[in-house]
Amino acid sequence: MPVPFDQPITVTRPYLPPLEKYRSGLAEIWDNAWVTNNGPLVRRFTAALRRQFGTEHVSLMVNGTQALLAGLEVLGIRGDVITTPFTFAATTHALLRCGAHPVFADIDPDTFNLDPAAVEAAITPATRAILAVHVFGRPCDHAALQAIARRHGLRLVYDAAHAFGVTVEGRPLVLDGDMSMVSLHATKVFHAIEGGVLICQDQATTERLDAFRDFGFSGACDVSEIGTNAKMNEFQALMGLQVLEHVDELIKRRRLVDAAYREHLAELPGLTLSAPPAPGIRHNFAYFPVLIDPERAGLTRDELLDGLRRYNVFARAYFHPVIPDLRAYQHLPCTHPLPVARRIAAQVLALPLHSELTPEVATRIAELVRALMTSPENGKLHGRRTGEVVPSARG
Ligand code: T4K
Repeated sequence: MPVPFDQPITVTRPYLPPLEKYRSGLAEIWDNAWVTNNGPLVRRFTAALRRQFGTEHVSLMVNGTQALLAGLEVLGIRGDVITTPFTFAATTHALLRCGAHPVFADIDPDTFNLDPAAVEAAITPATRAILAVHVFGRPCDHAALQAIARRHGLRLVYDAAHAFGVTVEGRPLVLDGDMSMVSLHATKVFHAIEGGVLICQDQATTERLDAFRDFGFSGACDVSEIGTNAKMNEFQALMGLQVLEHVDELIKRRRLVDAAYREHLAELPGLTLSAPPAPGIRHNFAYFPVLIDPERAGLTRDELLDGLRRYNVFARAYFHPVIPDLRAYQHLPCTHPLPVARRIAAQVLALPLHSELTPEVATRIAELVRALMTSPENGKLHGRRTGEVVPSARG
């Protein structure tokens, strides 16, 4: 029978640069006595991200949620917006906060992203935009979504929170659409403690975003629109600059963990692995989602989640439930059936995947999953009794 891990294995864990290095970077902030409001490190970080994404049209914000909200506001998005029910709450919150009305369309069973056919079927005269998510860093069917957007005169915005480092035929995924938002939260492949990046298509919009995050100031005294305070600070930018130096190596490490899981979880009845990246796609290995079919597996996703916890492994049911089933959304009419999204949300489990995890640990986790699935009693009889603290800020 497997042995519980000594230390909690969490779904993710941020890479932190050597403490001495961050400390020496802090000296520059102290010397400058400049800690926020578009300081020198934020400007340097912006320039580095412009090189990273191969575009000048980059605006940095304090976090991904504020960035998405700012982006939607600046694009003037109101009215009905077709979006995915299979995402983190922040995607849909941004729509409601800017006065738009989310219309949920179903997702593709393989990529878990918006199904273009379902999007097209949901369009009405009130539709103004599509807000799609490259969930788990896997690209949406951009060609199909773009064709639909053009045909119907809609804006196309991507929540690319998970998509840092993903390229399609060598081109950064975040260049697609009218605008993309990348989250730089500590739980992401690449982070700046907190942070958000907006990538748009023209200089005028970039300047509006830069003003919008700074209360709408354009020039010293004039406020040209009702902006907000969504400015990144120097401590975040310092972290971002230092993590950026290592990000390619971090993605390589993630790839090895992904490969270990794939090798050791293959052909397990009732467990479906996500498809490996299609040719031409450079993946970032942000998450390792699997599906647990209770009929074939003999246990539910929640039973497996609980069994893993008893061995000190804290996988997560990202993203369950679907957004319209969250208490805050239950008042909204859900006009389209969402059978695929509901099935995926009921079966999905994100196994631990981060750059600090070794392939050996992933192999042990995979063996534990196998043991729990082939003999679910293992999860009930052995391991620790939970009630232990779940390592999440949300408890
Ligand atoms: N759109 C999408 C599609 C998103 O997924 C997100 C955020 C957003 C928009 C909004 O972007 P931001 O405004 O956040 O930039 C986490 C993250 O807080 C959130 O950023 C992320 N998506 C979401 C998928 O995951 P929780 O509630 O699951 O986080 P939490 O605190 O439970 O942390 C998860 C695990 O990470 C913990 O078990 C332990 C580990 N951890 C976490 C933190 C914060 C650490 O080891 N160290 C840490 O400092 O939401």
